[in-house]
Amino acid sequence: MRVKSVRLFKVALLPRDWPETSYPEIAFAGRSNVGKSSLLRTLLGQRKLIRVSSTPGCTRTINFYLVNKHYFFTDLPGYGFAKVSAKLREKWGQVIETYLARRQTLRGVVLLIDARHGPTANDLQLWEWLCYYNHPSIIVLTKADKLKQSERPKVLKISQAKLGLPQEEFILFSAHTGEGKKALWKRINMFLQDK
Ligand SMILES: Nc1nc2c(ncn2[C@@H]2O[C@H](COP(=O)(O)OP(=O)(O)OP(=O)(O)O)[C@@H](O)[C@H]2O)c(=O)[nH]1
Ligand SMILES: [Mg+2]
Repeated sequence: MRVKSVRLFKVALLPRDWPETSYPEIAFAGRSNVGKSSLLRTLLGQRKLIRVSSTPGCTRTINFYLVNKHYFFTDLPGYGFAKVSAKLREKWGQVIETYLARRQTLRGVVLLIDARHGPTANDLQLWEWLCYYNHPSIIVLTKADKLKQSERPKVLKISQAKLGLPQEEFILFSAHTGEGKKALWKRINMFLQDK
């Protein structure tokens, strides 16, 4: 898809505030600081619109970006961030699960995992939800620029073992170098075309 326009359409947390439109939607999920907002910036070419921070817990809401006036790309709040209260963490978890359970227009979910650490317990929990709710998913290993060449096959192998998916299913991605951007677009386009 050629990105012609991007607009922050809505910032919301609770289901009653989510936009009630029929636009096909792709969600971006992963733990705090994994690089969700950075990936969206790279994908959509929007440096100014999308906030990124080195401090975890930057995105605390569901941000609905309207792309080409026809698709929603949603930046979900990050999980597993130790510095927010246990109550807030639980609420985010509930919001994410409710979103996955109820969002009718959801066409696919991009699950981001930090390539340096591989899948954490929280990532595996989210992965279980994605499987349970039967959402088509793409697994992206972020911050690939921080890996040494020799570490790349290792992280692919560990991720494959933990998620039970073939290695071809994983996309190594870097918001800094643009690695993986083309492969990710290709997969997203497939979700948006599938009816
Ligand atoms: N080296 C490197 N750093 C990255 C990459 N992507 C993101 N970062 C850095 O990681 C930090 C977190 O990035 P964000 O995009 O804000 O992460 P997030 O997942 O949106 O975080 P929350 O909103 O807190 O959930 C920032 O300091 C980014 O510059 C990448 O591909 N390579
Ligand atoms: Mg963010």
